[in-house]
Amino acid sequence: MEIKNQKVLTWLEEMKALCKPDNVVFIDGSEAQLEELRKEAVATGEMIKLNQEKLPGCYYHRTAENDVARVEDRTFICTPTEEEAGPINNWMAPDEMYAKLKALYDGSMKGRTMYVIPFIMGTPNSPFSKVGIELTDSIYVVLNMGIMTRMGQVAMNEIGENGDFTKCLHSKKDVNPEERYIVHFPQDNTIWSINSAYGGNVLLGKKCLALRIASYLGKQEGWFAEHMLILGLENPEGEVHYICAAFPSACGKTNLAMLIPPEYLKKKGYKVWTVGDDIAWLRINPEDGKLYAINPEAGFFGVAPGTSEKTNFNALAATKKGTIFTNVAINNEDMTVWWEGLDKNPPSDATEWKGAKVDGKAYTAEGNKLAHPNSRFTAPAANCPCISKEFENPNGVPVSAIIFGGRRAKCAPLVYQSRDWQHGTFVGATMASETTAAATGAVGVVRRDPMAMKPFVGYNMATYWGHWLEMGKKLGENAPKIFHVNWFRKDDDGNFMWPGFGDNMRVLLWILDRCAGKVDADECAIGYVPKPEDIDITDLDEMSVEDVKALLTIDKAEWLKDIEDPETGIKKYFAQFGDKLPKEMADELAKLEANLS
Ligand code: OXD
Ligand code: MN
Repeated sequence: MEIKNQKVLTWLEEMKALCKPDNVVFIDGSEAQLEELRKEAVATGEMIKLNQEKLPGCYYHRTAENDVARVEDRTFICTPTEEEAGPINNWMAPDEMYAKLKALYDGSMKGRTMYVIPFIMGTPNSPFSKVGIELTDSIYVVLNMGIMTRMGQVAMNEIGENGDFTKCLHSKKDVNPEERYIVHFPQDNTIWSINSAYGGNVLLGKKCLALRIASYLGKQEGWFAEHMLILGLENPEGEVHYICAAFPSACGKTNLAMLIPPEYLKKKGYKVWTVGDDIAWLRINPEDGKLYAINPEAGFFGVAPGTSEKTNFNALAATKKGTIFTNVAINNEDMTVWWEGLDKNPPSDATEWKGAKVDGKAYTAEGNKLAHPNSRFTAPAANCPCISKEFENPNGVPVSAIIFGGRRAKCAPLVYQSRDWQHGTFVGATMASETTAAATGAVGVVRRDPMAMKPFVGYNMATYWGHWLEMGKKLGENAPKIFHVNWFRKDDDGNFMWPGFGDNMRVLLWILDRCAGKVDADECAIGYVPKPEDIDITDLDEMSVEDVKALLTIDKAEWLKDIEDPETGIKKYFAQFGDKLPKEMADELAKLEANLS
């Protein structure tokens, strides 16, 4: 690959001098080169080749036991001032961090090859797209980036002789958790990641570029980078309406994006098309003033456990070829894969995620997990049976509705609509959810996760809310309607009250009817809730209108607690932003409190 861009060449020399690799290999994106790398990874044991008849082109990878999820406590936003990063991001002065990290990178690639991976987030020649170059010492990273991004010569062409790019440096070094850092320098358009080999920390196009750096660029340039799925819902008339939805990690974005409608709706002709399952970049189209979304990724980095033919047929189908599995279990009988929730049949001759050979049936019967709860598949989006024909549209799809949601056993009803964009921004800003295995730390505790961006906002969260309000002003009448959903409400006995999965379509239909002005709603303290009879429960034998009513009730005492709670309450949360908190957010909080009292 001939590189003429001087900025690229200068940076490469600098990084080579720092990391001191034995070799440098340019990734051109060709199948021949990828195949060589797969062979090498298999030869060194970095990857295991799976059954090529049942799972053609599929491989297996195991990470270090200490390196299985995003490390939020070691993720930094290094802006010149601490205030720019804000109170919920880890911060260190850029000079100090560069000095600290340079000492770690110094010679980290000795005896290794440095791979140079040019990649595009988005499609070539799209007004939405951004390019990056990732330098890494991991073949696993190269192969995953080949699935998750448009990689190689195509990206180098996009950068051209003078173009800018995000400078991404990764070294797995010795995966020492004590010296693991995932660091962003937004002003330098630079990302440095060291001592991890877990996808979310090292596939730098994804969380690091497409969310943290891109959210910062979006603020500068007047667009949004959001932790959102994008789906198209086709009605029997053949019209497709697009919805973006932000849920925290491992709360079902992939499932909702690939939803299969209940039988009776399928028969009527309803269909769901997937545009994206994790990240949306949104811009106002200058021609019609509406908000359009693209998915900047080319693949799915999905959570495996819980994925089955029943829960997500389409995701499972997407993993049947060209997929890399990480930290799931291997069925040694036929060299295929298994995870909890795939089926009720754990393999007897299994290798669990840490590498021990076990009798899978006995092992799981004792309550052990064969697959890590955050084990993953990296699958090409093109494999997905319901991939939208707009998936590669460089101009994106127009967005009718935005949904926020979390995992809340109590409080949040099945669905409600915000009164307007400002109130919707408040609804997003006050989102909360019970934590999952996607990040290290305790699982199942309520934490506030504004717009599902807590771990991903590349600057001060309060300034980010201000950006949402600004964008709303620019959109005016064209602003998508904003909703909140909760699929995870539980009754007093701890049972889920809503079936979820494909049946979530019933809620999406109410949402689109609201957008089209086709259905009334009840205005209450928190916004608009459906009239219970307007949520279609056809064929849901176990569910009555009374049950829907229970799902939609607003327990005022719970809501007031959600505001006042000394640990997790909205007031305490907002207080940390001081005078950076937009006045509109304080006004909305006062209004909510008044409405509830
Ligand atoms: C993800 C995450 O991998 O949010 O998408 O952790
Ligand atoms: Mn995610």
